[in-house]
Amino acid sequence: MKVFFSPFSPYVRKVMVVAHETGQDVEKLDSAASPVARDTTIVAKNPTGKVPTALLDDGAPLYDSRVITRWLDAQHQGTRMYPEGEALWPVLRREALADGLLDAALLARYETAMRPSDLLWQDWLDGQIAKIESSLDQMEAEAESFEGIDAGLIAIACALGYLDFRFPDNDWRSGREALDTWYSRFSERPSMLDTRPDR
Ligand code: 99T
Repeated sequence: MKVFFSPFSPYVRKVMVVAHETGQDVEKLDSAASPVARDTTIVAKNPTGKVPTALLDDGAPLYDSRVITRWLDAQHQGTRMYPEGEALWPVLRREALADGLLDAALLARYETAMRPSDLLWQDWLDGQIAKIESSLDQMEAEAESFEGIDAGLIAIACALGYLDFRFPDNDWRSGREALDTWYSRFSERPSMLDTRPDR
C-alpha cells in the first residue's frame, strides 16, 4: 500500500502505527495537503484532498484514516486492532472520541495558524478548545480501563501526541493522572516512537 504522507498528521500517524503493529509496509508518497492550497495529486484520488489517502496495489484509492486502518487490519493474522463481536463497539467509540478531539484540534490549528489574524473568530476557537477539553475529560474517566492495544487506543495516543506537538501550551496532563500514566507507557511502543511528529 502507498499513502500520501505527512509526518505531522495525526490521522496519517494512526495508519502508520497500525501498519507497524501489524507488521506491514507502507510506502510514503510526498504530499502537501492544505484546505487553502489544495494538492491536486491527492484530489485526483480523493476529492476531499486530505491525508491520509491510500492507494492499493491496483491503484484504487482508500480513505479516510479509519477506513485505511480497518483495511490494514483485515490483511494480517496477528492480534486484531478491531476485535470481533461485542468488543468492537467500545473500540470504535474510542476511535470516534479521539478523532472528534482531533477534528476540533485541527480546526483550532487552522484558525490560528492559517486564517488571517484579523479574521480570527474567538468564540468559535473557544468552542473547539472546549471540545478538546471535554474529550480529554472523557479519556481520563476511562483511562484506568485502557489495556493492551487496539485501534481506539492507537487513535487516543495519536490525539494526545498531536496536542503535545501542536498545542504545547495545552497542559492536558494537569488533573488527568490516569491518562498521563497510560500515555507515558503507550508512547514508548516502537510503533509510537517510530512515528513521532518531531523526529
Ligand atoms: O483539510 C484539508 O484540506 C487538508 N487537511 C488534511 O489533510 C488533514 C491533515 S492533518 N487531514 C485530515 O483532516 C484527515 C481527516 C479525515 N477524517 C481522516 O483521515 O480521518 C494536518 C495536521 C497538522 O499539520 O497540524
